[in-house]
Amino acid sequence: MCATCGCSDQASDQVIHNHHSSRQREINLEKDILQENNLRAQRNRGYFEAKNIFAVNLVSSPGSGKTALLERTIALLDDVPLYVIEGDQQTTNDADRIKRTGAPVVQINTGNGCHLDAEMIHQALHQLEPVDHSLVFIENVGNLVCPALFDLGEAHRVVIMSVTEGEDKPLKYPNMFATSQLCLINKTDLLPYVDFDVERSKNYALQVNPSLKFIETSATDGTNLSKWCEWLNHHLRVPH
Ligand SMILES: Nc1nc2c(ncn2[C@@H]2O[C@H](COP(=O)(O)OP(=O)(O)OP(=O)(O)O)[C@@H](O)[C@H]2O)c(=O)[nH]1
Ligand SMILES: [Mg+2]
Repeated sequence: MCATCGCSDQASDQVIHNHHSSRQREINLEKDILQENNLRAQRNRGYFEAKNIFAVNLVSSPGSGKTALLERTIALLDDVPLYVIEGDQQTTNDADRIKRTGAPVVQINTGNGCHLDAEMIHQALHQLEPVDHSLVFIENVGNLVCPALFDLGEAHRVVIMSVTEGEDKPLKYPNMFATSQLCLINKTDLLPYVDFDVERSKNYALQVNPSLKFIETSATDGTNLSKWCEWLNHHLRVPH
């Protein structure tokens, strides 16, 4: 959790401040940060629901293909008003890539932080001003740990696991898989070259979250991107 690992500016200040205090105070501080975040996330959720906006939080380890999937998805969903919020510690690289697709995008740099939080999303929404009945993609910071703890107010969390990462990620980082509704298994074009058993990875993920759904994708050759777009279109149509 960020208050102890020092990855959040706000949290690390507090931890330094409390350096000589008890573990109990650290735990209380973690609770406070999460409670405050949850309140803000609920406000974001109310905003999304009032405007019938479908917000999707994309989470994964670094480099699993979140931005590549977004680039392809934006091209395929050319009749849907959509917006992107990019989260990275540094650089505008991902926002620059999204900008080239023509989609409105805001880049958040988290500095020492390793996750997006609900207040950051609130600020980004002020800049984007998404229209009613639109789709808002949030690409979280590449990290399978801390982003799992921070509700952003999204309707759905989608975890991306690429076949170059090893099948055991759901067992090693269970919170992320437990709190997601859909898992994209990406880079399937590389399956002939890597030792990755798709069925075993799904079984591991189902041990953590029995209701998790899966789509096996390749952002490179386009495999199953139509299924992914169908999933998005379905959720755009039904109340979230
Ligand atoms: N072979 C293959 N490569 C892919 C696929 N998807 C993404 N890549 C490559 O994987 C690398 C990382 O892709 P990104 O889209 O930047 O990954 P990301 O998850 O957005 O990375 P961060 O934002 O840094 O966490 C790039 O070199 C992509 O071209 C895929 O389906 N197949
Ligand atoms: Mg990215």
